[in-house]
Amino acid sequence: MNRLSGKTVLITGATSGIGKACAEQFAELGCNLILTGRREERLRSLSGDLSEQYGIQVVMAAFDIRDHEACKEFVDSIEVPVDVLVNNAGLALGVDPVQSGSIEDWNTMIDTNVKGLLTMTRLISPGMIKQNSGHIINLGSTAGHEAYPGGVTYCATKHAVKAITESTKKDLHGTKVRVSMVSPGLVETEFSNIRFKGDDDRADSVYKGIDPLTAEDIAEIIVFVANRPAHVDIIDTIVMPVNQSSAQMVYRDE
Ligand code: NDP
Ligand code: 8X3
Repeated sequence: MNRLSGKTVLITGATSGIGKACAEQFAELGCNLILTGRREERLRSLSGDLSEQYGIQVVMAAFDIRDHEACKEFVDSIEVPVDVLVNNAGLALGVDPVQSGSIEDWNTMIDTNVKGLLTMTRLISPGMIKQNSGHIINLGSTAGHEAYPGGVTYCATKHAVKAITESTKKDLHGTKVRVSMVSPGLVETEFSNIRFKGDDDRADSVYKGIDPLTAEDIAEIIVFVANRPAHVDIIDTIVMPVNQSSAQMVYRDE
């Protein structure tokens, strides 16, 4: 059953990976979209393709989610109620241990994954409370459930997303606004290319021989979570490829 047709879905980080796959799948169900990310040309191309293919309304806005003023200006410009907010924009940088990690990389991850997500929730949630409906879906990670070596700050940001999801659920207690999190393991997107700063061979090696999750796999779950009846709130889903059993237990087929 499609309960989402005609709803407005705002997706952060829609230029690539999970966010882009979400845009495509929500569009297929007849949702109108608000798409964000920094890479304007990608947003323009995706918006044009989806509005043409599905006859939906697509609004796009290119800005850096770390910039609070830009976020505010963008949200102030939205003219329709947002039904679903997918807080997806995020990244990991590096795998250095705590004793030699880059403070600059740490700040980028914290400012994007934690403060950016908080900013968007702060700005969008009052409208949802006012309309007494809506759904906030945060991209967590298995790294928000289990910390691993070389992930000190990325894991901290995703543990923060778990805490933010739990607090948001409780802050909105008594309203009809739903709050959820989806927590994937290894998904092959541009995530590792960004993490390894353009070392694509190293990025490819992360997924070698494991039949990793795809962005489409995770988008299907996000759409499933959003498409439950209005009284059903899925709080978290932990999803791994079958070849992964923990951050470091990854079985590679020959
Ligand atoms: P991608 O690198 O493919 O996509 C990341 C998206 O985030 C891009 O659209 C990017 O857009 C956006 N983004 C990053 N930084 C900013 C910023 N400062 N301002 C605005 N947008 C930004 O990675 P994924 O699709 O894999 O990642 C999406 C989410 O899923 C992240 O939160 C990630 O932590 C999470 N996740 C990923 C997993 C994986 O294994 N891939 C597993 C678990 C969770 P642009 O560069 O155009 O700004
Ligand atoms: C991304 C999954 O294991 O690369 O959140 O940290 S992992």
